[in-house]
Amino acid sequence: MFDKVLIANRGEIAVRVIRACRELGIPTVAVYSELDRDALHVRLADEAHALGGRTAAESYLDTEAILGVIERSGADAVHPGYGFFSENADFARAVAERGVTFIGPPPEAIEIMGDKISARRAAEKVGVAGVPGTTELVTGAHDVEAFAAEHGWPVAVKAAYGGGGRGMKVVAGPDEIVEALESARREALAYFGRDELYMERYLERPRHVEVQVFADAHGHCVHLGTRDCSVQRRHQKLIEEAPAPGIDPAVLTAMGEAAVAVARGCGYTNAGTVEFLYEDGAFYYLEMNTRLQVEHPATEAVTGLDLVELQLRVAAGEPLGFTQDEVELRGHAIEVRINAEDPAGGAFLPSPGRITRLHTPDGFGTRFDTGYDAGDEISQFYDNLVGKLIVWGRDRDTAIARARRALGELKVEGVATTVPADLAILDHPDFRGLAHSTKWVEQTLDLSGLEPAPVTSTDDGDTPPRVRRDLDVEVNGRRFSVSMWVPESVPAAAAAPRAARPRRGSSGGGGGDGRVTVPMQGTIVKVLVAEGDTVSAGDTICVLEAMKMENAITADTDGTVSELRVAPGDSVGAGDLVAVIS
Ligand code: MV4
Repeated sequence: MFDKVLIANRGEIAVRVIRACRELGIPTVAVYSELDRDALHVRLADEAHALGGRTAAESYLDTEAILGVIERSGADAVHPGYGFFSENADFARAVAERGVTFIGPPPEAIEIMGDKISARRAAEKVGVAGVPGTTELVTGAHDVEAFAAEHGWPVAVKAAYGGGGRGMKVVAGPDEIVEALESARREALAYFGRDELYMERYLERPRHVEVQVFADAHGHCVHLGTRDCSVQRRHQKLIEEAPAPGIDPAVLTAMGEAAVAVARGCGYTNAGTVEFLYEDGAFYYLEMNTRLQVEHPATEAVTGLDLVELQLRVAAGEPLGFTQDEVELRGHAIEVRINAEDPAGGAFLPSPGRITRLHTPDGFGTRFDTGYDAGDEISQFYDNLVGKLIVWGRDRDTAIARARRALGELKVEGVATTVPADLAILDHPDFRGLAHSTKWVEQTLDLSGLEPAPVTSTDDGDTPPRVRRDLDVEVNGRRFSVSMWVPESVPAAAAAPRAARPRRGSSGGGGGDGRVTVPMQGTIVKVLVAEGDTVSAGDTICVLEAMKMENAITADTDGTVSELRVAPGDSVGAGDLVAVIS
């Protein structure tokens, strides 16, 4: 087994991996950005090292910084969690070149699956069918016309190097082709640096069903059942369940076998997820995610297997230790994601800030995974997942009742959360009766009755005075915890400075001050003006890709663009200035 594992991640998944390592007696190394100096994963790890920086690019995505910590800490394995470097073949190679184990699949498998066309070919090769589509790149509008003539409308145009729905556009008919291609290319370029596209027939009401697979380096590969992740909005999953309910067991078994065939076909090892769309009794291969997924605990609950422990063992060269026949699914599990977003009116607006109170649910069949404690800050710079509730029940109805009970016990104050939306879903007859699909939250679920979350104070004014104070100090980029006894009058905030950025945007209306800012963190995908241009209030200055949507950032007044601060591809934070109009 490993001597020391570095976790190249933050939040609940870093905590999840640290816990698994501790149970196996493996010392852990956390890494942290400036904003995460005092984060839970840092507090729980055996040692912690600074990466510097605030944005992901400056910290958790800084290859050199992470390689430097690997070297300094003497870690002999790296767990990437999900997101960040988890599906980055170059990072996996860079780690391996240093004689350190990347806890994940071989870089070659990451590469095959990262390119969606080669991923489709990999499945075709082993006889697993995807949605009818092309394995050739789209060269222009005529390709889309020809494809539709054969397969019918609508057509899905997808980024060849994309994923997660980014760079995917649905074309309902011939008039929409040009705009869809342009928008898909722009999104793909902004996100993935490449704009190649391919096509598929677009399924109108599919369910998203995925299969958890696991392979070791000794030729064993198994499937650990299915998960249904159809309850999502803008490709952001809200609720997942295992196994996928209401599907003929023979179909689920066939899906499992197809997933294993795909994994074997690309020389896979470690944990992976093969995604399918399911519609009218048939399933179609979509893509493979070459990482541990957010929703892995739903599978853990019904299989009784610790997937992170298995990842560590398999990466260390141990065989899986069980066969497909020995995998048994028991009961039903539901995972509810709790994000710091205000779902009022169905808007799901990000709600970063300090968590002033956090009481997590407990009890039989109830698990809560989080990367935060009360007093911690949900930063606008990272994923705003506050935590995940995972419940198990002997059947789906029992699990739903348990999830509702547990959500009732959960108390989060200081930030708005998706809990009201989660409850509305769990209570909805469509969800209970399995009448939902991947479109359901956006098209059918009515959240207009949800009131905006009350504004709660996020300052430390209500922190009770303490006499002993634990303080974390950084020495040569390494974090240490010290305890101090201080007069009651010393505010805790003195030891925990935090960034405060204005959360103010300008999108439309007139009579502004001409300082055009963005309302939220995102990527500039298009700039429509140049310095010196004359604009009117309401004109689009640039397009911001944020919350998986393109948002027009508009002039707040009439005038001339005297300063332009952004270019396509730039990352911006809430409140950042993009242009000045005078
Ligand atoms: C599709 C589709 C319908 N037809 N492809 C979105 C994310 C990416 N992984 C693939 N996605 C989809 N591809 C065809 N040919 C519908 C989706 C889709 C979706 C898929 C899984 C989970 C949620 C989804 C939400 C909207 C659209």
